[in-house]
Amino acid sequence: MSEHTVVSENARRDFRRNGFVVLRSVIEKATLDMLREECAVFVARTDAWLDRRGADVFGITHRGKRYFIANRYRDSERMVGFVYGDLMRDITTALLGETVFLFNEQWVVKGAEQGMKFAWHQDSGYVNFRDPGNTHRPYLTCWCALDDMTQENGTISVMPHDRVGSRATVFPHRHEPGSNDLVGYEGDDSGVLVEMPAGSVAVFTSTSLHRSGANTTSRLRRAYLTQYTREPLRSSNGELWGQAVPFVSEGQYVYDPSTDVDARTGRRATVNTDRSG
Ligand SMILES: O=C(O)CCC(=O)C(=O)O
Repeated sequence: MSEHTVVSENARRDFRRNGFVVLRSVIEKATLDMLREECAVFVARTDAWLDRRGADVFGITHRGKRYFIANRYRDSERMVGFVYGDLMRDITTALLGETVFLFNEQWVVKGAEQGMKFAWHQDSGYVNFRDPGNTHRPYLTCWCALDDMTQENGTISVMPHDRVGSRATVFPHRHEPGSNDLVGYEGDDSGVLVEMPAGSVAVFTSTSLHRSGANTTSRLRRAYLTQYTREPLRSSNGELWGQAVPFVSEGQYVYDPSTDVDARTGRRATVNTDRSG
């Protein structure tokens, strides 16, 4: 067992009971600054990419309103140190176990004043929408706040498992025209609003229902999230789903940038061995 410095016994108990836990102010200032700088780079690149396509919408990304920018960490020298850093190792080994793979990572940015909401869903619902009957084990999302998160700027709300019976159930999701969101809950329960300072991490399991509100403030609302599995997630036909980059194996740190290549795009990780975070 490794030493868990960030996830207390109480936090683990809350996570087991509710399917989520909030770890307040656990990202240090220099790392937070780095993440904000990188975020600006990736949003600018996405705008340029949308310009080249002559589009304002791509999937669930809507220019100026809401950005989902996934699987780009290999394009940045500085992101590897966070995605595979000590903080993520602490959190994932405490809540997933002693063997961990990176599955996905993404920026989620809501534009000022016009930042769109994101509908109630389970992350596993996105998997099962495209691959009905996929029986993956729940995976873990570390939703990192790059700004103070409030109701006004469109923070997330998370539904405790017991209120809706989500612990071991992936609900059917429907496609919402216009936003392209998948919707997995349309009941009256508004869940638990997660208001927390920048540098906090809301950690939830992939069967936890969550949503986020509109950003009505005059500033961006920026989040960066990493997702980790216990084993490679495979689609029903056996193909790899997302990524499966070895991070921790039986408690040992095994991430190796020299073998970290995106199977789909061939992108290689940029080596920087600073494991800040
Ligand atoms: O950052 C947000 O607004 C929500 C993101 C989210 O729910 C997700 O990516 O699954």
